[in-house]
Amino acid sequence: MRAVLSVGSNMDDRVELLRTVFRDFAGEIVSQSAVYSTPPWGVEDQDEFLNAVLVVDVNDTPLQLLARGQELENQAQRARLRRWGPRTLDVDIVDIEGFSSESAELTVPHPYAHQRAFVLIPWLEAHPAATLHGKELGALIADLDPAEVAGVRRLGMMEEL
Ligand code: PH2
Ligand code: MG
Ligand code: MG
Repeated sequence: MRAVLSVGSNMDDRVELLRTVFRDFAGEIVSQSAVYSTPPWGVEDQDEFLNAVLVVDVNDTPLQLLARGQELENQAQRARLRRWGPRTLDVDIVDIEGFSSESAELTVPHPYAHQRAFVLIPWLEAHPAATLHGKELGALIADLDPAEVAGVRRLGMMEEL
């Protein structure tokens, strides 16, 4: 099963926390974006996030993949302080090829991915031909607030950080 993961962190050692996800999926990564610095979305009085996107090929069901992400979040001592608030590590399933779901546990594609520059810009880098809801990622990015797009800064590949 091929899936697109968005990872984010805005607490503690953000690069090392994101690296735990890159390590866990090391043998399963098909392509990866650079790590980006992104202004906090939703709750603005918090630190900048680091975000990246991984395209992975896994021998998991969607719920098994969700559980793997949650396990990594737990290992990062993730505390849910408030909605959209600070977090040590967030592992979100953005999309799964040939699969969609609106169950209580899992919504795929991710319900907000098409509106988030911090997801779309790294995803476009990892997979330029990708589409979401039948639209090219570049077209979705063009519909966003230009200030939000401009705030997303490419830092470099994980291996170089
Ligand atoms: N995640 C959120 C809320 N806001 N902002 C940025 N820049 N990056 C995120 O990953 C992020 C966010 C909830 O998961
Ligand atoms: Mg999230
Ligand atoms: Mg999440």
